[in-house]
Amino acid sequence: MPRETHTLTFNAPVPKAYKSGSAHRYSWEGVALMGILNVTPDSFSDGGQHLGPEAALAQAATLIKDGATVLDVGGESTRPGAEPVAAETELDRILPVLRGLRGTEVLISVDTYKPEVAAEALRAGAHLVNDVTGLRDPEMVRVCAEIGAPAVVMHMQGTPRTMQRAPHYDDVQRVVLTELRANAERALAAGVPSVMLDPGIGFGKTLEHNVTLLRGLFELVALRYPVLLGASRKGLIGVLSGDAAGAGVGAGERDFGSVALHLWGAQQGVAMVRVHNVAAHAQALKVWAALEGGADGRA
Ligand code: HH2
Repeated sequence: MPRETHTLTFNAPVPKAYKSGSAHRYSWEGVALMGILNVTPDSFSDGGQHLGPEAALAQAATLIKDGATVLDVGGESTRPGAEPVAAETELDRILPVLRGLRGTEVLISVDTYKPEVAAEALRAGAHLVNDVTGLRDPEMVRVCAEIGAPAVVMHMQGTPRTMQRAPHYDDVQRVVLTELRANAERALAAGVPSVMLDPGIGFGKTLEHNVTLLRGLFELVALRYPVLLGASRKGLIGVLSGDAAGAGVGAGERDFGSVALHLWGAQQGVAMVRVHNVAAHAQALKVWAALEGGADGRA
């Protein structure tokens, strides 16, 4: 089976993009890797590890060396129960890192749902926006359209503070697909140059909701937008691997299960996976792609 080509469109030049009319297109084959760079004290897996710019830039260099195509820089944890932080705090954390990353040969996304943070981050060198609220705020749509930056439209029910209290859907697959498609169409109609869709694993979802969405990823892929999947080290990896309370296995010990889950997504056609351990995923995806594509693995 030939590997699928995926494309994101920007209205400004970005590393490794080609010009097509007034647009700049960034294309890749198969599954690309988005490396997670949380510049926060409290992220569920890597909180506090890369808080200062020096530590963050060292981690960025590792993620790039290991094969990341995109670095996702975030200054606020959105784990269940997390309290929001002020825009100024988020910017103080991420701006030095974004400035330090200028000139690198990878794409930089900013993981924020605040339009004012996105605008500043895009001006400081980020190329796209990763919005866990799925462009709920019309001002975020306006910022992305005006600057000409693509956006990740992720599905979340509620807000991080309360989303895991009692998630409820009549038909989770239908609701998530319908909302993502509507938000994508609204964004594109308003001038956002392109979008990726993300089912939002763990965001206002029970284990059963997550599993339903993971089993039906091919339907999200069939909407013909690039799909991003992010389950790296999340609680469901612990639960699915036999740790019923999801507490016995530390987040840092969930890379094996994360790789398995993301390969499951690859099999269904996702375009990108958002991961902490880029090296492990790069190796696994190369092996999978070699077998899947009939290549000899040396490509
Ligand atoms: N998950 C997290 C944060 N941002 N963005 C997208 N598009 N998809 C995701 O699944 C996603 C995301 C949560 O993970 P992490 O960044 O590791 O933790 P925290 O929110 O605690 O910083």
